[in-house]
Amino acid sequence: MKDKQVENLIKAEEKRQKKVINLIPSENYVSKDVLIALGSIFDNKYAEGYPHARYYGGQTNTDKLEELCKARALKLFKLSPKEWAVNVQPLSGAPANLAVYLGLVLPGEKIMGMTLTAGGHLSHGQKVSITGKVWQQVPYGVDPKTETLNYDELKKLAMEEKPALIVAGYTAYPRVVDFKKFREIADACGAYLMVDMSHFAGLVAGGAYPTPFKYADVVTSTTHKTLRGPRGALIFSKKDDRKLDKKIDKAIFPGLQGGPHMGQIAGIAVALKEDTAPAFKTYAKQIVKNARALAGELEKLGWRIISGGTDSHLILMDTWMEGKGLPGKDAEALLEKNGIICNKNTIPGETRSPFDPSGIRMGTPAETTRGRKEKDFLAIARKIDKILRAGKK
Ligand code: DSN
Repeated sequence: MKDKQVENLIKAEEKRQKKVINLIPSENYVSKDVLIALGSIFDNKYAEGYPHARYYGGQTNTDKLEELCKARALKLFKLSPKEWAVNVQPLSGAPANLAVYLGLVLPGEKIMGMTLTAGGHLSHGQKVSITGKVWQQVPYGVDPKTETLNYDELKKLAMEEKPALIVAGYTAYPRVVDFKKFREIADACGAYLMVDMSHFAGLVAGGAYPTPFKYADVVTSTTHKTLRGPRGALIFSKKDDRKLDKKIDKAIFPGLQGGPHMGQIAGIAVALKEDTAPAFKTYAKQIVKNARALAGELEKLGWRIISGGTDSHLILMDTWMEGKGLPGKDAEALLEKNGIICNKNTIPGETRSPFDPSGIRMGTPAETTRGRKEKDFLAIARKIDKILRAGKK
């Protein structure tokens, strides 16, 4: 590169990424092919609109590329193009969720979403997000005892509040979600059911987590987490008389976005093909085995694992333990000093501030990409325990 300043930063970041143990559950390492496609000359092209209905000329290849990406997205999740549509243009996860609300819910109507402290995402209607300013969040959490979803309570809340849309699928919830129960609740109160599978999409694709497609009206997902693609997002919508797909397409463009990032779409297409390979199934299953090994060992070593374990790629750990341990912020910093990257995180029933919460969130997708297995994660757990114990003093 001619620009040495940026080149040096890229090299430094490459070195950092290689050196650390990365336990951030929403990160991953993409293939060289994904990077090549992402950085390709497709990035030079303006393609406002959709295939065969654009606002600029010169779309021979962009149209083919976007159609290929859509076909691969549907194939990966075994969806028939007759029953499901997919939009591959969202720039990332939060805009994808915003587009769904914009397309399907009137301003001021209610969106039922999980609170941030219990494991929800900002874009599920939190006050500080535009999604909580334009729409009214009906917040829900987890059962204080089990730290898992209580479907009876959810149903009660939904029947009282009558939200227009219910969001299931979270950012820091380690357990499986019963999508069938959510469908029943949505039907009972007359709401759309949207599943945000950003965190566990790769596990669904690999058969290591229940599929939401049997029950949801709309499914959103980022592409850069367990799907192991470049940053971006997908919105799947059920095709029927309600014309959800048309409304969502309109919300993305011209509602929210201008030209799609075609280089990004090229990278997503490459990743989606990689994800259909048999090896990806093995990868997805290994992610969960590794997370269980990590959680089990940390619990054995005396740390409190939220909900008592995990069914997915992530674990939430109470490091504060009512003052017997250390705050999440200190835990994150101490681990980073020792080459382990994770993020501080609120825990259900949080008593501290989100800037210095009671726990940390850890996940296994990135290190599983690097070939780590259960025994490696047992060793990582022991290392974490040693670092945090020393930090308590
Ligand atoms: N930042 C993502 C995560 O880490 O879960 C959500 O936006």
